[in-house]
Amino acid sequence: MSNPSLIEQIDTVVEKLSIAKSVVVFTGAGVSKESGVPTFRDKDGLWQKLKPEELANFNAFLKNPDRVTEWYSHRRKIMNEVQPNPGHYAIAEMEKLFEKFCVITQNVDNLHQRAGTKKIFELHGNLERNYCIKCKKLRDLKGHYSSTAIKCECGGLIRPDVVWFGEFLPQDQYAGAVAAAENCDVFFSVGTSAVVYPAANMPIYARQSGAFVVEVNVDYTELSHYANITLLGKSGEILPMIIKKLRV
Ligand code: BV8
Ligand code: ZN
Repeated sequence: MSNPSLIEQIDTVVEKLSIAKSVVVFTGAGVSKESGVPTFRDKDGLWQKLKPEELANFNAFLKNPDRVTEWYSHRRKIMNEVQPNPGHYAIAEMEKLFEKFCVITQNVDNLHQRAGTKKIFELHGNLERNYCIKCKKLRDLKGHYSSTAIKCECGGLIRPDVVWFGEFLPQDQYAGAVAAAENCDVFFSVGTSAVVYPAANMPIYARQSGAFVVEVNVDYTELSHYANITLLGKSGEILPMIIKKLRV
């Protein structure tokens, strides 16, 4: 049997969606790639130049707060200069079409919020939020991209409100995401290499609970053998195609 064409695969997904009550969209850095936000593990990704251990962990921050602050300032600057792309907007559109809908994102770039999505579980935090490691006070750094460590009035260091390697995910976000993944009819995994745990458990929980799992990625990933369908292509192109067919 010849491989079904992308259009035939999309028709199958639209069929599943037409009878779905609850839909979840799980996203990674790939959904923001077409906005101009670098991913982590692509050839031109962030981790190609830097090692996650060196930057995205608490000890690295204590050891070299200037270096880590500079890196996150650089990323916050990018995310404030880019716009959501058609993939983010298609996901925001999708939210209006189903009784129950949510996004579970690993991204910290705030682009789903800016595209208008309401129900979002942020598993790895959000770079818009920064706080003092001593008194925990939030610090608004909007428009402020320091290349050296920032101190709080209490003398503590200001850090980004993102989950570093070896840190626990925010319990409420994780628990809410698991419940959503275990109670949905269709689960999309969009633009993620699905290698970071425990976030990468989400598609597995969905599949084990009987959801139809659709992967949208430019490549096959660790998850592909688990998905019911892998739609190969850019999320900024494929997701609007699904919305267009749903609206017919
Ligand atoms: C924890 C926030 C408990 C900060 C991030 C060995 C085995 C298993 C697990 C572990 C292990 N050793 C250590 C662990 C645990 C570790 C982990 O999973 N490590 C992995 C790397 C092996 N996990 C943790 O440490 C987690 N915490 O376990 O706590 C604990 C607590 C105490 C003591 C012990 C245990 C915390 C993990 C969170 C880390 N924080 N980021 C920041 O952003 O700086 S991780 C980082 O990776 C981002 O959050 C990112 O979102 C996430 C996943 O990456 P992706 O989003 O998937 O991005 P990637 O570049 O990888 O892939 C992009 C994809 O898009 C590709 O597939 C590409 O093909 C595709 N794409 C590209 N363009 C497009 C596209 N798709 C569609 N359209 C396009 N246009
Ligand atoms: Zn403080």
